[in-house]
Amino acid sequence: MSETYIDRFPAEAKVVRSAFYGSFLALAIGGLMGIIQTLHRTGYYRFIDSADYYTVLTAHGVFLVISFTIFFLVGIFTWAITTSLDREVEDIRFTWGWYALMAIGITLTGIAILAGFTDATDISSSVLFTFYAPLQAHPMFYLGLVLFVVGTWLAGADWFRSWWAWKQENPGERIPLPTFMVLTTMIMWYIATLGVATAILLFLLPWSLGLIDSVNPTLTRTLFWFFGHPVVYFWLMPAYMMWYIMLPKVSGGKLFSDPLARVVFILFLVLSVPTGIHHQYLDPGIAEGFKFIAMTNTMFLLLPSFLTAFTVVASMEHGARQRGGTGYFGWLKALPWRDPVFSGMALAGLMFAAAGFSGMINAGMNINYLVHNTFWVVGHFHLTVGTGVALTFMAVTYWFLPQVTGKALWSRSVGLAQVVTWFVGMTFMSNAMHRAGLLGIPRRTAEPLYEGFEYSAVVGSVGELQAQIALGGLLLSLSLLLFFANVIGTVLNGKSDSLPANEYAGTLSGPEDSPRVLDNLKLWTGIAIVLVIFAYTFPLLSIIERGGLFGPDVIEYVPISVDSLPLLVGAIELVFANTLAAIGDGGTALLEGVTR
Ligand code: HAS
Ligand code: CU
Repeated sequence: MSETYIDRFPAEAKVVRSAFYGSFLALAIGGLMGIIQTLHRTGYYRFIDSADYYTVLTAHGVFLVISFTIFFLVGIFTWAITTSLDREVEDIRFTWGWYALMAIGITLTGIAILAGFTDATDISSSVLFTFYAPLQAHPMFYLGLVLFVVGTWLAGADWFRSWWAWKQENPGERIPLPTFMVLTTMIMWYIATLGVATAILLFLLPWSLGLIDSVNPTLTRTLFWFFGHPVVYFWLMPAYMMWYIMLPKVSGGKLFSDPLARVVFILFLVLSVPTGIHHQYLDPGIAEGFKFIAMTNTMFLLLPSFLTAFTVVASMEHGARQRGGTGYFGWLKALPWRDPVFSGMALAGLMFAAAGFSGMINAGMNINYLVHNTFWVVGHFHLTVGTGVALTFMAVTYWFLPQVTGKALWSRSVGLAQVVTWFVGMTFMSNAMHRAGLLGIPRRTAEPLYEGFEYSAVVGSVGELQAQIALGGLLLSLSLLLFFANVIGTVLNGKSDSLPANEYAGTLSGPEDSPRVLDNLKLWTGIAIVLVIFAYTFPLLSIIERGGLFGPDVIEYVPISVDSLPLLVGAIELVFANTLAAIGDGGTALLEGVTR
């Protein structure tokens, strides 16, 4: 049967389509801000006031990492659930409900940011996507974010509801892989967003409304990063989902291992949250010992990405050999490089491998001192979210858009040119950003070159780095124009009846090759919660103890360290006791599963 998604799920296709359009609109606004700030920072073309730079940067960050990514992923998650369970959503009005909530929320936040450009109102929210106190936004900024996040919670509820209904009708069956990926990602997201919800509802929103006079900045920062690290996996896991279930198929083969893919998503669920403090290695108000725990967890968290690199490349190789590829590396030539869906994802993966290395450097507690708050970090996240995720999303759009509109892709060659320009542009921009960071050039400023201070490069010059960044930025903008041309061209196309069927990759090794305990979502959720409690209870308590729940306005900071060994021993005991209690029956099941 060659049925497209829109044939099988016409009502859901509309929601997915609307999610994409919301996402692309955000991409357009965010992208525009990107080129403005690149040219401004590098000094090539300046037409905004440097004082407005924070407004541009806030819009760039929020529109791209919050609205572009999350709207896109709720679209593909809806697709994944309906397709893999082969059932419609339980109630399409509910589905539109969460979509509307997300749309209203982000519109409010967007207005609160963009209003910063005009003096006509005193609304402004130039607080960057991290909205740290003491930077304060207009209440509408926080309120919008709350609605947006509640929208994503309801979206998750929608998907859990579908799975639950399916489970009643298919007792004892293994959860289909795409659904498994959506559910584990969403549990991770529910835990992660508790941090940001607490920060906003208890502290930042009341403070911005004038209900409380002050906040404890270390506390709100820590709550932000409780969410701020796992949010990066909220962007990444949908991209990984595509690498697992789409990339093998477009490579002409099958997914190497379904069980390994499940293990990867479980590891993300369990380890994503208790690592957030790796963004705060330089925060003086947090003890070294807690930072060390975050670092250790982060290093473990590399594992699912290494497993992914292995599984995905093995699947690509399998595909290439099916297509007649041979040799140790010769098979690479047999891959469908002319297909933008394939090459976009493969290039995104290749860049993401480099991103992983800069991430490992960030994650080292001592070496982080060298790169923190420099342009290096900006280079890092343009490779991760800006390429690993964004390029994957753009590449799969060339497959999804026909599926949800019933119209053929406007141009494959424009698509190919688009993904290649993105890759090349990002190579210039990110590489130069990393190098600039090593010279100490700071991030988050319109004026990165201080007067009377010379940055000296070991190789090349600062001017050369600036030129590469500007060139990269221009190529990225060109790439975006090509992308939008293709999206608009496709939407304006007539209906086509020769579209490929709505299918995802089969597997070489299926779920039956793995213990059933992998599907025990309660167990993994329990372990995830225990680890979070372990990683965060003591740091939060100590931050509150020192700075007050609502903080005095100004706190004098002195570096602190964990000087009481008994505290650490007590914490470890607590974790073991809790883990044992949480595992309970699950632990027995695990043993049985493994020794089966
Ligand atoms: Fe990060 C800062 C550590 C991953 C995003 N990160 C950031 C910020 C963002 C961000 C936005 O420890 C800045 C936030 C801010 O505004 O301050 N990051 C890591 C580590 C990882 C990591 C250890 N980051 C990500 C991902 C992101 C993201 C993913 C978004 C999607 N990051 C940090 C740290 C900081 C940080 C510190 C704070 C820095 C500071 O001082 O401020 C790891 O998850 C990375 C693991 C990845 C790998 C790569 C595996 C390779 C694969 C490729 C397979 C190849 C294929 C293609 C498929 C180990 C999977 C093959 C193709 C062929 C042709 C063969
Ligand atoms: Cu992080």
